[in-house]
Amino acid sequence: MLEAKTERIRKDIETMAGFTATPGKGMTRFSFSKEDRMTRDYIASEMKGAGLTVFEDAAGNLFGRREGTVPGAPAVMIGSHFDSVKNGGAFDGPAGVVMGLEIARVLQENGIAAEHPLEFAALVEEEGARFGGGLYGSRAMTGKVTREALDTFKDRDGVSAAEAMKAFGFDPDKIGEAVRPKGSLKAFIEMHIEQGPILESGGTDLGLVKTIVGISQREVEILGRPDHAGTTPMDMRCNALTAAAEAVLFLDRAAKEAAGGTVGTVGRMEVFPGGANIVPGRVFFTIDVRSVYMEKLEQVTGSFAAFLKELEKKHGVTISVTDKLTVRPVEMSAEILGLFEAEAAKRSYTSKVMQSGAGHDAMIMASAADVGLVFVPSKGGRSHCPEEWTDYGQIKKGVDVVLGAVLSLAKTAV
Ligand code: HGY
Ligand code: MN
Ligand code: MN
Repeated sequence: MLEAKTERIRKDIETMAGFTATPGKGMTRFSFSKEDRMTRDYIASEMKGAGLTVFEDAAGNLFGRREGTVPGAPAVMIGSHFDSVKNGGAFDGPAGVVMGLEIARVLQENGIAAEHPLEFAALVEEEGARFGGGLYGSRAMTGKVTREALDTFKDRDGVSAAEAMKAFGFDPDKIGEAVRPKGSLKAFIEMHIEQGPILESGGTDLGLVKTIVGISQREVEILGRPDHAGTTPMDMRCNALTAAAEAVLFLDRAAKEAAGGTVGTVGRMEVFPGGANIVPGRVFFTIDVRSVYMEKLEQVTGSFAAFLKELEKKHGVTISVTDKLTVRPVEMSAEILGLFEAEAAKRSYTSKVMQSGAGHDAMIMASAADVGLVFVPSKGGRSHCPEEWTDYGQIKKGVDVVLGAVLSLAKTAV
């Protein structure tokens, strides 16, 4: 049976882990940054080494393509993203990119011919850590990124996605060219670290994802009035931070009351002007709400929006909300999940069907192809932190199972 080589997986992950803006403090690799460039160059050279034709699309995604024997057949695409959150881990995203590189090597060294073309994807800005929202590379491929969004989505320095793309060598005016023609993709398969505790705590090798949660990400700005902290009586203040604090606690309660695994998080908050002796005049914060039940997602985001209106009256503040991302819960292909199950059993790997509380490019690609997502265990269930870890031998098992599924989907004579 064909199988991946753990040593090559380790080398890829450890090499890419070196391309971080915060050495010693985890992985910080923002899209269209110098760390992006170093990683992209490494991936491209490994793709070339595996005999692939390397190209980038108008959104900045990087691909390696291997032609099939049947002209015009739709492609089977596999991979994941290579950007990271701030001070994150080395495996979130890259594990799936390395899965593609390793499968490309195994196919090349065994001279495997497939009817369908194969594309090995390294996608950009999945996390949204630089411009907010995220899932950008897959949303661009499926026609969900508008030219104007590239101007309005900005990083913390006020640089828009369009400006960053231009500086990096991509033309934002051509974003529409990243859209994949209807019917040009047969399947999109992603492998990813679980980022939770289920597989490790159950001693299970692989997670076979059935559903990915729906996600709503928004940015909130509360405008109050900056005043002297010493001379302004408590009942004469228009304190943006007091209002924000009540909003944070409301979101917590609303998510808990929605139940069904629904979660709500305020992950980022900035207070302005930010002086110890100044009543905060402006607060910016993000909300992230997730649920496998769309009605619960809407219940929490709807009640939160209504509560903000109450806060405006109570505190005399002005509140504006920007929608950064809204994606519905997505079911993965049952056929591909069945292929994963059969391949895992053939190799005596244990597996478990599960849902994903994390968002992934596969949930966006579902509008253009049949999709599958395989999880490998996360040590201590930790992710989005420097402690993120998955044993290379565990990644190997995930690669083996995707390899088996790809050989069936792309119809190869092995
Ligand atoms: O936020 C997420 O679920 C993913 O890590 N982008
Ligand atoms: Mn992530
Ligand atoms: Mn990820």
